[in-house]
Amino acid sequence: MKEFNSESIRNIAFIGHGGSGKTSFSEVLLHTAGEINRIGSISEGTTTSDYSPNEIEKQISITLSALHLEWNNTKVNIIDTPGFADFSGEVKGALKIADTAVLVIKAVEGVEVGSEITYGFAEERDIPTAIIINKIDNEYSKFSEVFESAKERISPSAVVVTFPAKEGINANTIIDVVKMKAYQYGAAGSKTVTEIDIPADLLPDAEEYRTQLTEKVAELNEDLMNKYFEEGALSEEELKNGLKASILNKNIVPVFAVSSLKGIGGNNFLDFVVDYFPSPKDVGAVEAVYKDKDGKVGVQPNPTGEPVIFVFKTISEQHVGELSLFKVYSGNVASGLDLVNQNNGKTERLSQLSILNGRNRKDITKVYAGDIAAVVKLKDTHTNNTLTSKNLPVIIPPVIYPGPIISGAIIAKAKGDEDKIATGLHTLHEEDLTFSVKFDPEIAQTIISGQGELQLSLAIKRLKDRYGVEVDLEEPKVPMRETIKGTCASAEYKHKKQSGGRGQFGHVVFKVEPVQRGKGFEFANAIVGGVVPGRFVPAIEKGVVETMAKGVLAGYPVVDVKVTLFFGSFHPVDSDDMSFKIAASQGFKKGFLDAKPVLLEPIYEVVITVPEENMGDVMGDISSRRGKILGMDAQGKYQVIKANIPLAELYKYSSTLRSLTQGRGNHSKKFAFYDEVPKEVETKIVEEYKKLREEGL
Ligand SMILES: Nc1nc2c(ncn2[C@@H]2O[C@H](COP(=O)(O)OP(=O)(O)OP(=O)(O)O)[C@@H](O)[C@H]2O)c(=O)[nH]1
Ligand SMILES: [Mg+2]
Repeated sequence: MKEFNSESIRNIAFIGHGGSGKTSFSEVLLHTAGEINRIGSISEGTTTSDYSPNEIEKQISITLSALHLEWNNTKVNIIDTPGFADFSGEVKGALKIADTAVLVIKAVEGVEVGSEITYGFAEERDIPTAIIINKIDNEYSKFSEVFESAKERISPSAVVVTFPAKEGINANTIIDVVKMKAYQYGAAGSKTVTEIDIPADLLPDAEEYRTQLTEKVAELNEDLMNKYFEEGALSEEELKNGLKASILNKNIVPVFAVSSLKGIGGNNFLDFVVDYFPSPKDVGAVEAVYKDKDGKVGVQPNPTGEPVIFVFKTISEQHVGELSLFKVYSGNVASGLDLVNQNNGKTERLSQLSILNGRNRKDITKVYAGDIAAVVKLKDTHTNNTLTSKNLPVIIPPVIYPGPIISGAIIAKAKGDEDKIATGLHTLHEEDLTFSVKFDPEIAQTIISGQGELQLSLAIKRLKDRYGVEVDLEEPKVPMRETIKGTCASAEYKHKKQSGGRGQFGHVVFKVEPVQRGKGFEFANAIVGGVVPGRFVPAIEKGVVETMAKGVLAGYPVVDVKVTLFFGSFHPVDSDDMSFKIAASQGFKKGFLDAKPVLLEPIYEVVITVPEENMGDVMGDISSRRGKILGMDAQGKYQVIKANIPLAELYKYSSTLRSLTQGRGNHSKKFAFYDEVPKEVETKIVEEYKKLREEGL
């Protein structure tokens, strides 16, 4: 492939609701530009972008794919992203390095939840956007209605660039209102496109759309606006320059009619991308921060500047190892170059550079500012890291990935697989930063967390396919606590054993009482007259502490109690530390059980954002989870509900919320406090614990 400078590069990301046709249209574009000879299909699992076994099996995109093609001497990099909500981290990663976000919506269903959510991500990034209305070949396609609703729900700046001459199964022609011509597409895969005059009956529509476009362009500045009002038109040149500038400053969101199935619209879209979408040069400097000092710096896409690259994705493939996908923000990089990873200070040598089209990899020697490429086997570089030359130690601000909303405990099916599981989970995290792993020592379980059930179940599947280890995903144990509400004035235990030789003897009497919630543990020695010699007291305290850690009621740590040792006795020969420890343990258990013991469970403060119309259902569901509403706040069309909900009732809550709100609701949670478990729940837990103990588990 040729070398491209930052003017002749376009970086676009396809985003949108699941199944809108992002991958299919990417495939059409690759074919249109001659990168592939045959248009692959989703149902046969033959697309360039969805090549991983899971993507083929599920027929959805799971990870972002970097694709590229050449059109009119311009390199167009396409990042195809998944629409399924579990993989929104991929969308965020793609949008970080894209210069234009292209939202794909369906000509039948129109704007969907995923359209709004992913477009919201693009707006957060504040980058130029465009809209593709795909599937105009569908018999229920309704382009103009969908366009109007996109104007209302996505952006009032949406203007039509191409629209279908005819929709439905016979669709084959689109009208381009910038070129003011019609384009007849041959059968899918034929690559024949014929330019014709706009049919007379469609001319009024074409003119109307062109007027809307011209009016929007005229808004660019006062001169254009005056000219347009005085003359009723803009020159061809003014329109073209104004259109490009309006897209760059986000005043125009161009809309295209497309059928990926029939291969309609690819040429017109690519022509437009090259002519009007911003290049990295048009975008200009990107803000970075200095590594060692305060202040910001603009990194210019200057091909001869100091090299600055940013890793936006890590892919791990068997036999290849880790592949880092990066964008060059400044300078140029060639294989063999040494750069410093500014996030950890390590020096990395860029060995083999390549550009990707799905699983196909083309080796290249040099990449210039603005472009996207991949490098294999960096030692200690991760997604979100910035690598630069020594002379320019800067860091490009990382992508802020969404925090976890679902967690599960990993249970190995076979003993001895722990290392493989740990390696596998670590790799999965490297590939997808929204997937995280941690060992929770309190419940002694490995917990994986992420964005949804599908993401977690695919992680389990990859562990099996790739590392050959089988695990189950279970509800994580809830880290409960035990405490008391009453006081036991006197709990006595005498440990005495006489079995030939030296015996054992320890005798303690405790007062066991509650202390304020959160205070922890207090131990007091109130022995008078040396009835228990001071040298045994540490062992006694230890006996209590160890028993507290193991729990009395149901195996959970005991908290917030005060134990006072006030009486006991000893034997001059038989007493030792061990005897007193045993006596203390048993004495404490007796006192604890006698002092109105209760189980405490963690309560989380949950903040839930839901559309108004789902309020009733969501509130009902909160009370069925033993939740208490703390307050509500309107936020546009949404309501923000704050509630305290026991952790034990929150497993897979994100899935419930998704189904209650058709995917519109979201939530975040954080630990708030411990509270008493209701008696009926406690009885169940205590019974289960007893059963397990009896079974010797
Ligand atoms: N009729 C028709 N079907 C299409 C068209 N484009 C895509 N499809 C079908 O729609 C389904 C989804 O297409 P994809 O390309 O996987 O959509 P996507 O947006 O990449 O989906 P995710 O990656 O899962 O978000 C597939 O069955 C395609 O064959 C089209 O233009 N017309
Ligand atoms: Mg896809």
